[in-house]
Parts: sequence; C-alpha cells; structure tokens
Amino acid sequence: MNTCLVGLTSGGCRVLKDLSRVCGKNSKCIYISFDEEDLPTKEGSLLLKANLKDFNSIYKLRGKAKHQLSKLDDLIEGSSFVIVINGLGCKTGSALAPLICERIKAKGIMSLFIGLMPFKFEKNKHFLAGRTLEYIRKLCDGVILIDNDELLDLYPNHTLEEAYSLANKTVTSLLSMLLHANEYGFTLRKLFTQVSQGYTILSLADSKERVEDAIEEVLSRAWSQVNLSKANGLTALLKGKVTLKQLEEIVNILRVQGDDFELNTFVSSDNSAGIRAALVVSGLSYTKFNNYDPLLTLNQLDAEFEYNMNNSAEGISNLTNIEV
Ligand SMILES: Nc1nc2c(ncn2[C@@H]2O[C@H](COP(=O)(O)OP(=O)(O)OP(=O)(O)O)[C@@H](O)[C@H]2O)c(=O)[nH]1
Ligand SMILES: [Mg+2]
Repeated sequence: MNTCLVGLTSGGCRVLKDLSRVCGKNSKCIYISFDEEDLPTKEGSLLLKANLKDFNSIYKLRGKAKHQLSKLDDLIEGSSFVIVINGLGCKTGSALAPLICERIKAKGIMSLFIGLMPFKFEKNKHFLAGRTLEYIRKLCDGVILIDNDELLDLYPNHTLEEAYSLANKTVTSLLSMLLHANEYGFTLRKLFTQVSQGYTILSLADSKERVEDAIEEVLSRAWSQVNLSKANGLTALLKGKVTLKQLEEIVNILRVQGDDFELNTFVSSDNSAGIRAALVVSGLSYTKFNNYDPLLTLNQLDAEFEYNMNNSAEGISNLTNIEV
C-alpha cells in the first residue's frame, strides 16, 4: 500500500516530524501550513500564502488556501492511503482540514484522520473542534482521536512544549506500529474495518515497568473518555518485552471490559526498558467530544436544570401576582 502522511499546521506538522523518523522510509510525508516555521523541510511541503488580515477569519483563510491546494493533488498522486494529522480547534488547522479531506475524498483515496483534541482549559477551541470533527467524520474513512487532556494527566508538571514533545513520542511510536501493521501480523485492512465505524480513540500510557500497570493505566484513561462497553473493537498495542503468560492476562483483562467487541493485541518486542501501551477503542457512536458541539446535544436535557427553571418560572409568576 502506498501510504502518504499529511501534517497540517503547527500540531500536525510537529507530530508528523516525529513520525517521519520512524515511518519516513516507507511513507511519503507532506507538511502543509500558512506558517513557515511549522515546516521542518521544504521538500514536499506546501507553504500556503495569506495576508496578515486573512488570519482573522477562517473563511478568508479557506478562500486563500483553496486555490493553492491544487499542488496537493500532485503530491498525493499514486497514493492508495492518506493519513491526515491535525490539531483541532485553532483557526488555521480548522480552516485547512476540511479542504484537505474533501480533496482526498474527491480523488477516491482512502483516508484516516488523526485529530489532536484540545485541552479542557482550551474551552474556546472546543466548539470549533467539535464542528470540524463532525464534518471531517463524513469525509474520511476513519477518524482516530487523541485527547490532549490525557497529556494533562500524564505530564502535569511539565511545560506545554515538554508535554507535547513527550506525548508526541509516545503517539508516534505507537502509531508507527499501526502503520507498519503488517510487520506485527495486523493488517491495515483490519484496522480500517474497525476504525471505519463510528469514532475511534487512542488512549496512551506512559512507559511503565510492569505490563499490568500499563494496561491498567490505559484502560482507566480510556474509560474516562468513553464507555468501553459500547465499543465494537479494542486493539491493544504494546511495545516492550511481554511474556506469553502476561499476554494471556492482558487478553483476559480486556475481554471483561465489554461483551461484544473484536479484540486484537499486538506486541512489538524491543529492548527498551519498560512497557508502552496504547488502546485503540473503535466503533463508538458517542465520545466526550460530541459535547464539544452543543448542537449535537440539543436533545439531551439536563433534568436538574429543567427543574430549577420550572421552580424559578413559578417564582416569577408568583411575583407578577403580587399586587403593589
Ligand atoms: N498532542 C499535541 N497536540 C498539539 C500539539 N500542538 C498543538 N496541539 C493541539 O492542537 C490544537 C491546535 O493547535 P495548533 O496546531 O497549534 O493550531 P494551528 O492549527 O497551528 O492554528 P493557529 O493557532 O491559528 O496557528 C490545540 O488544541 C493544541 O493543544 C502537539 O505537538 N501535540
Ligand atoms: Mg499554528
């Protein structure tokens, strides 16, 4: 399969730069941004031009980008599979992601979108991230989401740059297992049959000494994002030394998280000390990110809120009945 990796704007380019160290030989890497500093190399990159005043509006940025993206067609020519990596919620990335995904779809190329979701303290980005995600979901064959709130838990005492750097290493080392899937007996076709249904989240654990701890951590993070029992696919990715006995235990632990899902584990043995684990949870119709777009939750009413409203409505009518 001819795989092409596309990194969009600051976050997407940063992750792709790390990923290119492990996957660059087998896959073509394309960096796209309005900001020259995001592009680690000139070769195969698309530096989009815009005026300073265009940065005030997503709509203007899209207008500027649209004409310049025809070059992307040449860059992805001959690819049978494109992976787009993008941090959602900021203006430039959210301006570009739908345009890029539309273009890939129009060419009939299979695509996987890997979205970095904003931190909980980046509340102002949630709405845009939620809306963009909904749209992208319809364009791409699969969507894998990485919740930046996990970084907050994993690296609370690091700076933002340090946390990005540490997390991006974990993300890329585990993504590389998916992208080199055939080496580990897991095919991209299998991955796609899982991620093409509903949403998929990728939950990470920091390097741990014991496999059991890594699995426990990754499970508790996944549960904090989604209801695992509603998933229809679980894939555990492990990097490090795992014995057969441990593998059996892991499968037993994962099996009881739900009742009717496809379970896959794949292990990449390496000599590094410690174990890295990630969990790909797929086939989800609902994740916490659905709440980022309040329009998607219009039919979910807060009973407590309604009760208070009714009470205060009574209060108001009582007040209007008071004669003065
Ligand atoms: N995991 C991870 N998330 C990142 C990284 N860089 C940015 N993000 C997240 O991605 C989202 C978008 O951020 P950026 O990629 O910096 O935004 P942008 O698309 O360049 O947009 P502008 O701010 O307009 O330049 C935010 O929620 C960030 O928290 C990164 O290296 N790793
Ligand atoms: Mg940027």
